[in-house]
Amino acid sequence: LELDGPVGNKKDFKAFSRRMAVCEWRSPEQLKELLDLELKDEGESESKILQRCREAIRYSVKTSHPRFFNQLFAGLEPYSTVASFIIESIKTSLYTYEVAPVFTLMENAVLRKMIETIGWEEGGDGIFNPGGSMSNMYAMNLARYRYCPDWKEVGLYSAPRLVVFTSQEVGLHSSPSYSVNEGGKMIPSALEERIQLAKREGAVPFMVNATAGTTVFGAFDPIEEIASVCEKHNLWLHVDACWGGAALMSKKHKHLLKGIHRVHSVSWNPHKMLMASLQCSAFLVRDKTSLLQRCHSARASYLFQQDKFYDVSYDTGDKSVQCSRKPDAFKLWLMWKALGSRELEQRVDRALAMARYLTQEIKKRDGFQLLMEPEFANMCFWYIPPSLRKLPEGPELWTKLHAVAPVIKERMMKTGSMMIGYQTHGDKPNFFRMVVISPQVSRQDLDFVLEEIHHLGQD
Ligand code: ABU
Repeated sequence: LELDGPVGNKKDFKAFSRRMAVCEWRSPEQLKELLDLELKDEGESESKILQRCREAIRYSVKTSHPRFFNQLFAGLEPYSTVASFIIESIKTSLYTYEVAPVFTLMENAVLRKMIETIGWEEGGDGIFNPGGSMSNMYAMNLARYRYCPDWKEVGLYSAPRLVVFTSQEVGLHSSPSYSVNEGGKMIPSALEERIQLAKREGAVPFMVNATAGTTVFGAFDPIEEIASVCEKHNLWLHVDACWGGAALMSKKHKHLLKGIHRVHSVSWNPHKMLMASLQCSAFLVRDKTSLLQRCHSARASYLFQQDKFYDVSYDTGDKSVQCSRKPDAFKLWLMWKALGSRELEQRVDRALAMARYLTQEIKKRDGFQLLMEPEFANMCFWYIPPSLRKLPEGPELWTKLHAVAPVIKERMMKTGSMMIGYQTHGDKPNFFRMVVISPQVSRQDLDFVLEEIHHLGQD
């Protein structure tokens, strides 16, 4: 890795130089040829293995490059990276205190701090796990267990039609989705109607899943109003704040999650905007009656002996659906210790200030058009090449525009100059979704992006 040394704050540094490509693109066929993937009976020399390591780095996408904007994660957090190396070297599993004493206590400390940050004054519980989808599954398990604890033992064969409500932004066919407005935020009155309809049809609503920071638009559902609907119908309210949870660190932006102290559970991934190393993903629950443990406990007798010589409440593994579990909390604990809440707050504020800057630039420049005013760090926009600018709004423009982002994406990948995602949404033609996270990103980088899109988008 090429380190450029400190920039600005001594705790920030550029993980990858702008002189490097974000990726050295190769097709799967080319890469198979280059990497010599076949595993053989005889091992290789150390120099050959070193070469293999260099190649693995060389052809991987440099997600820590200041011009990587493709995902809801980016950048390299040095303290968290050190923690990752330590975790791999210590090689333990976070299920019993006896095998992971330090990391058990650190996980408890980090969970307590996150619970405090959410505003659950009475405390709560939680667990780190391998990703936001897993956290959301935990929430569904708990909500169902709360509705009927017997199902864990007797199974679901006699269960009524259970209904989880989630927004159209995440809607699955098996769970009724409620309407969202143009900005991708759910409409509480539409949720109320859907709950009443489900009840009239004899179904049993038991949970609502709201989102704080949707994947595409970065939209925040109105938690306070949704909480009132859920309290009225006694529904479990889960908030997927995997992406937007970081705003809780900021006095300026935490209003986006107003009402979060009223919800039952939260998913929050510090590996996203807080830049902890992948993976660092927490599921947090307001309950203090060991619901998490009662719901998932399998009481493995080879791990969770009740007659141990120490306090077995420190054996946290029986809360988990996993057996082996990495001590991911250490990746957040170490960086939080090094940076303090204050610097984490500044990072969130900076990322959102950068997003505002990019928004203003997009508005100023010919050929760029925002889909909507961003609420968070997701900028969704079209680039309209000069040849299409005179076309009137209508099917011909939309069809031609639909082809533009994929072509520009191919060109940026092949030059390696930057990485930005694109997609459709509903009936909207392909647009760019650009995500700004890392403090290593400068205004010049954002100007570069718009100039480069313009350059790559020439017919
Ligand atoms: N968990 C959704 C993340 C997807 C993305 O990085 O764009």
